Amino acid sequence: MKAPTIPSCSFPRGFKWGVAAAAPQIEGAARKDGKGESVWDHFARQPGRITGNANLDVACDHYHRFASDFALMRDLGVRRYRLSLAWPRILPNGDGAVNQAGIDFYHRLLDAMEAAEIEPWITMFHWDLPQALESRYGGWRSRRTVDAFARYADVIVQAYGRRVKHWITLNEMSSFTVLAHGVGERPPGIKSGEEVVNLTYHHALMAHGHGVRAVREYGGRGARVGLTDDAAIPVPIMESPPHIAAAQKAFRELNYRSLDPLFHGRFTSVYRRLAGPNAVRAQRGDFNLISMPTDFLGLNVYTGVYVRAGRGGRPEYLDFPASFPTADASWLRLVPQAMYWGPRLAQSVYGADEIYITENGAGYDDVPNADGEIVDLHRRQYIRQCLGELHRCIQHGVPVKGYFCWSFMDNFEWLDGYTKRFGLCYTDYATQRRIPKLSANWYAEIMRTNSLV
Ligand code: PNW
Repeated sequence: MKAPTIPSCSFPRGFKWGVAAAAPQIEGAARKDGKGESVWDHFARQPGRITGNANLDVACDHYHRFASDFALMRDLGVRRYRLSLAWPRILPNGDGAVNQAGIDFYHRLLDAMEAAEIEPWITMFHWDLPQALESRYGGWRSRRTVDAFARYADVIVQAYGRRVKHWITLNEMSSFTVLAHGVGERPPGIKSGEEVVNLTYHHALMAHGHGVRAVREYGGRGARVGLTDDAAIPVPIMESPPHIAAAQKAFRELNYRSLDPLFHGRFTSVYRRLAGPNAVRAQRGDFNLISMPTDFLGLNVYTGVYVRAGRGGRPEYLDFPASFPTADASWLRLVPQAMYWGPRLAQSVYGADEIYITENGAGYDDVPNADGEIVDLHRRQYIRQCLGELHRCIQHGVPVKGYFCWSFMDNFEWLDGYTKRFGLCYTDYATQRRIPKLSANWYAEIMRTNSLV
């Protein structure tokens, strides 16, 4: 019998596939070789903050196991890896003395990646602020933290700029601004008002600007830099003009603290309307920094919120019914269409002209079966639906150039500790064995064929 032919669903030639992770979630070695304490190290030591009172001390022990981790990546055909550097390893006190052992560690790690022919995409900051900056200055509430970040960015781009060509300044500002200082659920865990939240956003945006500046100054030829944002993504209830128009308005309203100042280089009328009396009083020069031209926008896409055109065309946000499909990570409503609307709105509303999906995935409480296999059909299903929407998005002319799956392996999932696994590979924390799940082998085939298999 002839083998069946299936029409292929190919991605554009040269589409960049990869996997992602972050230093605090995988490295462990929290006190090793002169590393300083991070705000997450500190926070996790407060009882009751994190599920199971888990901490980041050991995590996946990637600090000692990176060579075998890269060998496994290579076996799976991974060609690009988005990782982050731990600021407290490089500058244990946030500013002040550079820790040479920290610099050397990432050189060894980059050597191993090079040997495995895996290209590094480095996030400068994935939430692990040196605790010293929190204690001394009030962390992101203070401009002194912006200055400290500027120095940190200079140090790392000078150290690694010859070998690293892809830089991401910050990961998801909302986590260390609104969720940390407004909701108060993440370190430093203080509930403050809108004025403080807006200020922390402003400082984060300025730090981003310094990251861009550092790459321009010290990154060398071919260096590229962008921000990774976790834009809230409105999905129009119907793909028809009035609802799409409502989604466009919603996109600005939902992201008025982040993308709006970033792309407009000022506080727009949308910002002023929504921030009201709590708007930041910016200083001269702040916006030159914030709106430094970047090379791309990174979007982390996990979920979305449905909107429709309400009265006067204003966006009306819809509540999810209680039984709406959700991953085991309960915030993760399964809304694959977000993968279409996120990039499309970033392009149509803000003119983003080169977009990477820097994270996408799903958190489940995976359990190996009797044969030791992890048959994660739910994760495979969701990622496949998302990639179908991404394919459609690219077909419609949106400039998405690459996709990084979160995450390479199960890791420290912040408030959820070691529950809610997002890995393509299962981490057995007792033995530190990594076991590729069904989804890992499936995703390997996607990367290999550059098409939706
Ligand atoms: C991201 N949401 O966080 C982070 O960048 C990762 O470090 C994290 O492990 C991963 O996604 C899974 O949580 C997010 O509510 C957390 O939309 C929450 C949301 C989005 C991203």
